Amino acid sequence: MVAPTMTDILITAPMPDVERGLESHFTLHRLWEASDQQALLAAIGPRIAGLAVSSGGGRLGDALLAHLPNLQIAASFGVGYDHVDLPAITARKLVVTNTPGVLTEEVADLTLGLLLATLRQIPAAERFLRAGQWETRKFPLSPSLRGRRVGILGLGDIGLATARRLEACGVEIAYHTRHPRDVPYAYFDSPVALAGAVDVLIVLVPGGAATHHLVDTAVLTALGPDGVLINVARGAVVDTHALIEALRDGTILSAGLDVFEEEPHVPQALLDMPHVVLLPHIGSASVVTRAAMSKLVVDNLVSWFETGTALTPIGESRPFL
Ligand code: NAP
Ligand code: 8YV
Repeated sequence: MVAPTMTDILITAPMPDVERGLESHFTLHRLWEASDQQALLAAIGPRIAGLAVSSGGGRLGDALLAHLPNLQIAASFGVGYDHVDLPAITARKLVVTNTPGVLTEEVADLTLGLLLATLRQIPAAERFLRAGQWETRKFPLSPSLRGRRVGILGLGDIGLATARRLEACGVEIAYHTRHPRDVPYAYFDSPVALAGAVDVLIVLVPGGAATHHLVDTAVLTALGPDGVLINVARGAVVDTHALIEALRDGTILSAGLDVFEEEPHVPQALLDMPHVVLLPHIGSASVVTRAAMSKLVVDNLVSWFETGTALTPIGESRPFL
């Protein structure tokens, strides 16, 4: 086992808490600071044993991994790992870790907040007040959560934490996953069937090829003209073009989006719709939760190089432990 302080770790994007945590254990190389990144990779690539990446950063695939022949582990900041090229990491028998659990409640809070903000038009109401319009007229009445049936597409950690919050709101809950769960909510065996049975659809499945455009015209049509779509998962789970059409022609009522297909670019058509609530991917973005995620990235790397065990390896990399 190499002594921890001698181990070289490459970090691909600025993550101040992660950098502070890693500095006392490892020799740290910051890829984004290099004026010539290819030259840096050529010089230090063979020494790199560990990698810290972000789910909001670039793709973790052959282009980077080809420079790192002695890499053992990649620790990713974030629970979603659709940025990881799984065939590339399995071919190299790499361990990849993510940050599950520590952000679950925070993201569920944001999901409920985004749902209420969308239905009750909270951002538009605030814009109305700040513009001085309350001096002359009342803000129009909004749609409501009352009496709605809420469908959760992806009832994993965050979906379940969101469902628990919705129980307190006194609404009916239904869900779709590939495998039914032992929960007291109605199960539907496809996204279309779920959308047809509810009038709010909350998307909380992972991103990636299996869920690309899972929410398409058929799902939005099934959701119906009183329907509201909330996406806190990944932008590409929803067909953006189909969503814009559905919002424009009244196929659905409204949408609340924390994620987009081409982040940080948001289509002008969505920006032009005042009844749609748009957030800059802030699901986990509180001081306390981002600190907990950073600590888990650091703890995974420290644990791996001290004990040969990672704390939270993604399923696909478990066979290599
Ligand atoms: P999780 O515990 O792994 O849950 C994922 C759920 O999706 C499971 O219930 C899974 O059930 C279901 N699912 C997976 N593939 C599916 C498919 N093809 N069709 C239908 N259901 C499918 O993950 P989590 O911690 O709840 O996080 C969910 C996702 O939220 C993350 O992957 C990430 O992309 C996103 N996220 C966003 C933010 C943000 O800031 N906006 C923050 C954190 C996470 P089955 O396996 O039975 O299908
Ligand atoms: C991350 C997320 O903070 O965990 C995830 O999957 O989407 C967020 O919590 C973000 O991806 C990091 O930039």
